[in-house]
Formats: sequence, C-alpha cells, structure tokens
Amino acid sequence: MQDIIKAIEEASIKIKELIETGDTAKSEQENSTGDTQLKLDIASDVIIEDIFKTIPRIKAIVSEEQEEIVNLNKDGEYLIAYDPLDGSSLVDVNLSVGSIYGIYKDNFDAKSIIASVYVVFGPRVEMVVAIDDVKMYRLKKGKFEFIQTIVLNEKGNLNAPGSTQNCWAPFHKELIDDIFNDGYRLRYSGGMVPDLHQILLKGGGLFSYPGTTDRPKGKLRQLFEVFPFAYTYEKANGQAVDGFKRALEVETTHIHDTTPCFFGSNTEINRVLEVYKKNG
Ligand code: AFP
Repeated sequence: MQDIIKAIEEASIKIKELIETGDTAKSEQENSTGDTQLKLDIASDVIIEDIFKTIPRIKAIVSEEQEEIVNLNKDGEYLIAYDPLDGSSLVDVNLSVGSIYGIYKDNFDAKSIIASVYVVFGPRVEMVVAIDDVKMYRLKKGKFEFIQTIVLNEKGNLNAPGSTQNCWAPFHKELIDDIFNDGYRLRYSGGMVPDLHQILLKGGGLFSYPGTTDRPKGKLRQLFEVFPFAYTYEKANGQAVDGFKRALEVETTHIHDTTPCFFGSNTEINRVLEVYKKNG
C-alpha cells in the first residue's frame, strides 16, 4: 500500500503546481455523467494515471473523468477508483478543492474497499489516509509530514446541507431546518473534500447530499466519492449512510453510479436514519 500512498503524494505535488498555474477554462469534452470537463480535470487525471501506470501492484483504475476502466497489470492486486480534482469549478474563485481515491481488492464495489485517501488543496495541502485508522499528513517543503490521527466526537455542531434546496423532500427540509434550530453552524462550500475535511477536523456534524426530485439517486459518485469518504468516516468513529443503511452496503451496478449520502458523527447520522425510516 505504501507504494500507492507515495504515488498519490507525488501526483498531489504536481496537481498543486497545476492548480497554481494551470488553465482553468472549460474543455470541449464532457465526462460520463455529462459534466463539462475543465482542462484542470483532464490534466489532473493524466498526472494520476501516468504515475499509477508505474506501479505493478495496481491491477486497474477507474477515473471520474474517464468512461471505462483502465486495465494496467493483470497480476496486480489493487483496484483504484479516483476523482482527480473534485470541485474543480471552485478553483476559479480560489476556494479549496481535492482529490479522492478509493482502494479496492478484487472488485469495484463497496464491500471490497480496503483503504481511502483524499488530498485537500487549500491554504495548505493535506492528505488523509484511512486504512485501520485515519491519519492526516501536511505538505511541508516538498514532503508530507504526519500531523495527527483524526477521531470524530459523538456529536458535532456543523451542518453542510448539499443539493438543490427547492428539490428536497419536505421531510428532508424539516430535518435540516431542525438541525439549524438546534444551533448548528452552516458550513458548505460546494466542494465535498474541504466540506467533509472540515467536519472531520472540527470533531463532527453532518454533511448531506440527499436524493431529490431532480436527482433521485443524488449527485455524488459511489466508487470515487461516496465509498472512500464513507470508509474514512467509519474509521474515524463516525458513520456514512444513504438514508436507510450504511453507504458501504449500497450496491453498484455501473462504475459511474451515484447514491444519496450522509456523512457525520453518530448523533447526527442516527437522527438522519430515524427521520428517513419514518418518512422515506
Ligand atoms: P463539481 O466537481 O462539478 O464542482 O461538483 C462538486 C461536487 O461534486 C462535490 O464536490 C460537492 O459536494 C457537490 O458537487 C456540490 O453540489 P451542489 O452544488 O449541487 O451542492
């Protein structure tokens, strides 16, 4: 696994430079979910794929920015699903963005995930690695240094409500309003990586991207966004659900499938499960 972590470190240093100097314009292409790709998306994807190609233990990769699985080494043991630059549209307004990696054995599905890594490109570059626990590293003078282990509290005070509010189910809107009425603070940038990183580092809260009338299956992709963060949150003593069950029990039928998702500390997630069980 260390060869993969080192590769992610190397790719992240190159992506940092790309963000600082690269062309943030739209490309002429769309990804498989119909999102117009930015030149940064494609360039970040190339950086990561080129580095992963040098690692014999990687069997195959799948990127949010590519339609199909890319087979690398038939005798490899790891499968990696990644979003090379999530929230890339935020670079133009100088907000934090991130890369997300899910590391799987044997199959691209929730029950096969064995580790996750994400990298936040913000005022500082930080990498969070979840294997048996959750460890955070910070880029200092070209090297990633260990900073801390991350553990969520039972309850937090941040609320990050995603998706188009006028498409929320009435019971979901009531849940979000009730949480704010309990004094939670709104923390939502539109970038899942910094938004989820903040809740982890501030000890807890709730990030939600529910199914809505315009997107019944939500927007966030299972293999390279939801499952890696679900793995991270569970290893940090929190939870991740689809409203009714663990996110890591969601079935994948296509590599670009999405799912409604909620990530947070136990108190908040248990509240989501109770409301969805009653209304869903
Ligand atoms: P982009 O990658 O298209 O900028 O979308 C970012 C994202 O996938 C995720 O990072 C955010 O949590 C989510 O979309 C925000 O979506 P809404 O703008 O619909 O809340």
